[in-house]
Amino acid sequence: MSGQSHESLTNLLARRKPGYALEAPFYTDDAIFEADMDYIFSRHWIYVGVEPDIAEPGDAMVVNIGKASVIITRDDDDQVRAFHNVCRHRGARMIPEGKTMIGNIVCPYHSWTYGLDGDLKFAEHMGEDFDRACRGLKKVAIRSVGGLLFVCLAKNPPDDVEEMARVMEPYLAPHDIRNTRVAFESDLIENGNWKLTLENNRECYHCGPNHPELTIPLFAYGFGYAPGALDEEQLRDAERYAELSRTCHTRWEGEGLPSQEVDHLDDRVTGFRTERLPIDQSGESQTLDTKAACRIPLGALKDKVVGGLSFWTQPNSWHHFMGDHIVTFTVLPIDASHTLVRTKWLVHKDAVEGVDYDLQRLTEVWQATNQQDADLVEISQQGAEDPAFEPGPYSPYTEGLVEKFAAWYIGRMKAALG
Ligand code: 3BY
Ligand code: FES
Ligand code: FE
Repeated sequence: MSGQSHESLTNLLARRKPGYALEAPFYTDDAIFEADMDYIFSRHWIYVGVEPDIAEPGDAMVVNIGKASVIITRDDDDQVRAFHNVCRHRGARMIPEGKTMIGNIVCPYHSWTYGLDGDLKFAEHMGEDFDRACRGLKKVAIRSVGGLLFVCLAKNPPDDVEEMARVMEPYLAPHDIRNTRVAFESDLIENGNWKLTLENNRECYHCGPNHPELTIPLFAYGFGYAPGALDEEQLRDAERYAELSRTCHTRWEGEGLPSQEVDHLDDRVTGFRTERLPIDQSGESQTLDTKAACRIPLGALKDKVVGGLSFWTQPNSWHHFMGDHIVTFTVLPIDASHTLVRTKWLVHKDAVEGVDYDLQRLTEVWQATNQQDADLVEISQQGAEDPAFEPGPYSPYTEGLVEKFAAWYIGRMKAALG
């Protein structure tokens, strides 16, 4: 960024008022968007997809993170690797975004050919002195956390991803992501800044009025309301939810399913949070009737009522793991006012559509919820662009995690700017 923008960003970061939304330029300014891509998305562990996206040797997936493009491959030796999608000859982009099957990575421009391990295997007409060994694809750091794939574009990635993996793997293991497959995938472009997408994800204050499909007992009381503001019936519901949560946690932990809340959203470079939440009263899944959408349980899960294990990461993901399916979300910024939200629905790898599950039933809750959230992000962006915009206060009861996201973001930006 230019010297002047750098200075104004430093000032904006310094004067951020905790407990309040960010100032408008954080949502609208192109220079701050570029800084977000440099300091947040190029230096932290970014969630890009799941191991089942590249289940077999020869499978490859390309994910674009801003201007960077990353190829993720599975080699014959079953190794998952990641490379910059930039040819080492004259730099051509080699594979378009999406999933494919390849034997080698062949640049379409002059046919330089790389193995799935990134080594340059063929390059014609380059002369005697040409050293292929120096022209392998540039590696990108990749870490599978129980089957969830995180990449980091930095030369020295934050090493606390290991701690996140150590904590999260026992939570994720019972759902056995590696033995699932992607039943459906959707890309939704939201008309808003990526931080509005994340802020919106970190609260359920908006759920009651906006998400009829995401049955209210699912989350609402778990996200906390001001005690004084509840009428008697709501208070009884909130107490019932708290009691249900306690008994479920005891039962699940007894069954070997880690369930207790772990929250490192704002005190780690690689911020994350998890908790296993009850679904409705004795619900099985995030479906319209709260019954399992898929007949084949995941992993070794026998008990159908295992709630929904939620996992949130900074800066760009959230996930819900049920007994019968998994829904996983990737946030990829496009520009200051556009953000891609990529959602994947995973079922057991042997599950057959139309036999073991109905795609409509599997996806309808989050398809509807995603569109509702996209609409909310769009009106938030419109407000942030209005000259009258002034950051308002977060609710201390229902928007604590929004504050944690904002505090993490401000802290990471300050750290990057020194
Ligand atoms: O990948 C490269 O460009 C380096 C430079 C020298 C050796 N080689 C692995
Ligand atoms: Fe890739 Fe020439 S740019 S082979
Ligand atoms: Fe929502």
